[in-house]
Amino acid sequence: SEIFDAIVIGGGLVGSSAAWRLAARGRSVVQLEQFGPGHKHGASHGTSRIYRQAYDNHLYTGLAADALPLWRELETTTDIGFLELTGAVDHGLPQAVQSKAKILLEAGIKGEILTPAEASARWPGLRFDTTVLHHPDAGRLHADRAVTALKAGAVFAGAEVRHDVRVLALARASYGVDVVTDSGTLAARQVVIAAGAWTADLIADSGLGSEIVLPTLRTTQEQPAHFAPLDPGVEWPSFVHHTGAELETAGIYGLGSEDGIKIGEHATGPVVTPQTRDYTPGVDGEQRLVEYAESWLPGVDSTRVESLTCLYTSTPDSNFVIDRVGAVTVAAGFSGHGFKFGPALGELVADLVDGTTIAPEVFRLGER
Ligand code: PYC
Repeated sequence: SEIFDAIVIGGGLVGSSAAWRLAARGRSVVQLEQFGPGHKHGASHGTSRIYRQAYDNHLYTGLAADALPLWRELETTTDIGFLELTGAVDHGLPQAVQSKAKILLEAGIKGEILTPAEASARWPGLRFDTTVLHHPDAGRLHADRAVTALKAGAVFAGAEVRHDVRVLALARASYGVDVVTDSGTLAARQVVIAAGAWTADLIADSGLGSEIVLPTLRTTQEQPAHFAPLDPGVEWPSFVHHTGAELETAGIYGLGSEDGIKIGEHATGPVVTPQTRDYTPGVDGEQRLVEYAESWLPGVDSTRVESLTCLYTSTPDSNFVIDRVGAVTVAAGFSGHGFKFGPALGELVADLVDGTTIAPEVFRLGER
């Protein structure tokens, strides 16, 4: 039977991005997803994710910038629209804002610093009490449509996307890896594991667990919420409000979406497993978001709120895991900030599979 160049395990943002970019390079690709299209069990569903380039280091800013033309290419190829450049703002903790402004400037990415009064005049839905960094080539992605488009792009480039197939084990073979599933065994030269919150168990149970050392991956159930805008005609940028003492790991984010104004705390949810989580948003979490909206978002009706849940799979340092051992490339631990990078992550995975690059040090496997 056929030996595929690559089998991608995982049908979310990262697996679909990898499948698209590998297929676009002419590799024969099969992508396997354990659930159906558009399922809500993982981290890639819903109507909105932030697309922004403001980060504290050049690796992430560069990857975000690299993703933009690929997202646009995907929209054109598939005729599915999912990216709106509404601009993005960072405010709050001055060091967090300044470090991002410095990186954007060094990277040659358009941006501007505004006073609180200037920012409030421009985005009346938000309240500001510090200097604001605005970068216009940012905004929001429609998550469900983006994943649909990635899979369509992969199929268009020749990949096969199979849903409702569970991977049971992996076994080394002379040509690469056998992927044992609940509907038969597939042979591949290489395997990409992009299984989100299922990654650690998949690797542990795969038969290759002793060769692949993951950093500790912590799965949490996060609870953003949608608030009704008071004036549906008002523009909302994506925003990150750096409310905490740490830079990337504390804060409130928000953005407009077709479901309302989404806001959420970053990485504060309870530790869960994908098998035992209950999907019920907590009342405490919702109450904290209502209080935030009451004091910081004059443009929403804080009494009209709908909570939702999704998973984060986080590494100890919030840096991604994207690395290769032999015939296996692992892409996991996106720590709640991976979506914007989709096709740039797909390119990095494809480079690792092709053996034309080695992983950036901060993305490597091993203890952290
Ligand atoms: O990476 O922009 C982001 C983000 C916002 C909320 C969670 N992650």
